Amino acid sequence: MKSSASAKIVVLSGGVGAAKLLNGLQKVVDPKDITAIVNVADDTQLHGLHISPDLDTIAYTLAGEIDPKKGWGLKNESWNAIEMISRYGGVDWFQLGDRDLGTHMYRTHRILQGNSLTAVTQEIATSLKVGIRILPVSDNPISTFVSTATLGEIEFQEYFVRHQHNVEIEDVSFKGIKEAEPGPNVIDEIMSASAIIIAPSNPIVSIGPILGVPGISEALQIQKASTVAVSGIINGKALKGPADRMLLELGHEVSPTGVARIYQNVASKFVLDNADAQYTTDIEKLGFTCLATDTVIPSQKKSARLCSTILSTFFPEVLKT
Ligand code: FO1
Repeated sequence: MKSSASAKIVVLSGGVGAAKLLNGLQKVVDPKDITAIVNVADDTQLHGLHISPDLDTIAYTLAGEIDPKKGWGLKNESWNAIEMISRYGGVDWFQLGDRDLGTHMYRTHRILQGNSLTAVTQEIATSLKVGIRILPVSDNPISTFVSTATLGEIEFQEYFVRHQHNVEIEDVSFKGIKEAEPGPNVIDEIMSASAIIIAPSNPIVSIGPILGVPGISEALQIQKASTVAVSGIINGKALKGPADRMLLELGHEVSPTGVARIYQNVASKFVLDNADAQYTTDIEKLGFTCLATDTVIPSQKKSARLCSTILSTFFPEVLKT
């Protein structure tokens, strides 16, 4: 089954979880009708290079070039450059493969030439033969910082990679977000979508800095009837990464209900795992229509099945035989 020509789907996306969902979605919907609006607050500058982990994780996954074990970076990688950097005593805790470095060098060079992150992302996606449209949520710099009791305020990748998210957090902030503007076409894509899916990404640090860009939540509120959120919390645990601990440490309930509360103003439909079906009544009380199904998507096939179930349940009009 493929979508009808006019049915456009937008997916609000972080990194690995969103990439897996999009990889399945492109099996049930024509990729040209799908737009991923992607978090850029994980972006960092290292070795003079602009690194955009979530944009790259999505592009590499959709291109079939992702390292399947790690879920980030490229397959068939070599590590010669980072080994040399390490010998010089440079920053070596953030693993950058030689092939991956090519992407960061290209991106940085094109930005320094005056091109926007949106334009360069499109160049990269086109070259990698990605069919889905990948839009950074903003072309302006937004940086996630976490406040910790033991290390003070640190940049997101220091928390996530250098400290392996093994440090308790007290607060999260997104520097630059108030001044940021949605990237070109981002609001238009949201407003013209027949269905909007909030991927099972970290609600605090992946979807949070998308919703926080001025204008995005307002557009989603108008499109609330067309917006479905997928829980990335199953059985009290995050599918991947520290979302469970972050929710707990920031005072949220670590359950699909806790996630649903975060999306209460912008989504009207909610997908939770069968293992958590007992939360359905609580989430319905928040005003959502719920679907409990198998949300674990280790393969493209399982992801396609989940996407097909979500669309046929909530947006049957976008699935035409
Ligand atoms: N994650 C790690 O756990 N360790 C790394 O050394 C690492 C390097 C890296 C390089 C490029 C890239 O695009 C992503 C990379 N990631 C690494 C993943 C990344 O830090 C996180 O997955 C996201 O920022 C969280 O969504």
